[in-house]
Amino acid sequence: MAVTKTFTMLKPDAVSKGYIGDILKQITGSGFRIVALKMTHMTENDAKAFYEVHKERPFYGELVEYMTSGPIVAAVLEKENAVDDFRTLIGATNPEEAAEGTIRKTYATSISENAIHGSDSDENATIESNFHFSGREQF
Ligand code: RTP
Ligand code: MG
Repeated sequence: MAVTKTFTMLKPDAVSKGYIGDILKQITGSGFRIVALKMTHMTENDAKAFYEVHKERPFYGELVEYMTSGPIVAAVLEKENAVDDFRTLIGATNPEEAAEGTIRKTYATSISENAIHGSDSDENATIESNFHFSGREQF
């Protein structure tokens, strides 16, 4: 299977609760290589643009508020079958429905504050990685 990339964010709840180290350890322990990494605080315009695909959804305003409520950790990850394997590792959007051992089952508190993001396609992984990182910040 081809080596591909995905994009992730440790969301403000995970960062403020002190889970950065534990979550990154689980990610690298699951075979993902970190090819870009930074801590950043999204502006309202950043979050609106990043989640523009959800702008008609009822939770859009709440999502933008949450994602700008504190710093996040953004990363690009590389592995065989990265997008699908990473979504398996993080678990269902709603942590109550997430499988045991997944990152959301362990660290998320609700469907809104669900600790971590994972790209849903190779195309979006590229778009999202380039949203947060310049070419020379991705290795
Ligand atoms: P993500 O994009 O963050 O990896 O999450 P996902 O694919 O599992 O879920 P998606 O449908 O793309 O939703 C994006 C984020 O919006 C928040 N959300 N809140 N209150 C709600 O019903 C609701 N639904 C979604 C979550 O933070 C979700 O991760
Ligand atoms: Mg999504």
